[in-house]
Amino acid sequence: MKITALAGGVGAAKFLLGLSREAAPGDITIISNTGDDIELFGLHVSPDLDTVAYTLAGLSDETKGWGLAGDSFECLSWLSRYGEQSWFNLGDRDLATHIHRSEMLRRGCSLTEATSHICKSLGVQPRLLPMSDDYTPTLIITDEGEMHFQEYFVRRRCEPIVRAVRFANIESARPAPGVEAAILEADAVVICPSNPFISIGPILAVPGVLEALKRTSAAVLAITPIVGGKALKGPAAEMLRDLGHEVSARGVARIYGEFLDLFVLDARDEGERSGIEALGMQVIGTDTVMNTIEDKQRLAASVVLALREYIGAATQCA
Ligand code: FO1
Repeated sequence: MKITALAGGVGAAKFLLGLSREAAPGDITIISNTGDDIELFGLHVSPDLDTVAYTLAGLSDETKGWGLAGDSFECLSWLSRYGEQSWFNLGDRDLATHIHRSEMLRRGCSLTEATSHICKSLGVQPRLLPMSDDYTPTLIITDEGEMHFQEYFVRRRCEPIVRAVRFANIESARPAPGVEAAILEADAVVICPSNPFISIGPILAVPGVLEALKRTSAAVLAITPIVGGKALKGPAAEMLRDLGHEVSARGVARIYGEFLDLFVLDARDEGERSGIEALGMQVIGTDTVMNTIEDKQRLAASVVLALREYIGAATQCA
């Protein structure tokens, strides 16, 4: 089964680690959000690409969920002596990734090529693609004005009230090579348990991606990022509320409604099952909270089984 996953950062990376053990890594393509990308100290930082790559390579800092395990922050503390900003915690080893990526970009390589080289060097087996080679930073319009996503998320700790989200340069952006084909030629597309506005939203906004999701004959499945009305990590629940959506798994299912075949709901939210089924999708109830590697593999195994059954039933009917 060829699986293409749409992914944000930490939650997606946890699930993808489980998936890479429950499905053949060579059959998995991951399309990563790059709306979180930011230029710092002249370097191109791609947090979601790196979070997924480090996690799949077994190198990530498991406590924080991002960055490299055992990293130090000597360079950053020296930069702050010179009065440079230090709110975005770039580790010393992590900086090597950003220097290498930026150097490849400066030499004329694309973000896709830089990502492929980093993944090969780290031993990442699934294919990891940026959503686009174009720079389309996510901008958050808040009650305090417009700011880059990382300013809102890291510097301001998601405190400002979100009024809207926009993606700079998105109208002229093109999907990275292989992105549309990965959606159109997959047997299954999985929307990872990521924030629908700031992790999956930027991918859907790249011209051509939403159309590919609507056109594909793949089974399209999403995993809820909301459990018991709360996000396990990050501002998804507050953003659902502030942007006028229902703060629930059903609120997320509704956002993806036009292209979704299956929705994975946390077993704690069984009460929402019929409301989500009424949106026209099949619902799978299971434990979606991933703390241990066993949790990640168990959730991935449930997703793979549900997809196999769905695809099997669809083939029999055809
Ligand atoms: N997240 C934080 O909350 N604080 C940080 O200082 C921080 C630094 C950082 C550096 C490199 C990197 O790849 C990720 C980093 N993240 C940090 C995570 C990142 O901001 C978010 O996880 C994603 O952009 C959201 O998916």
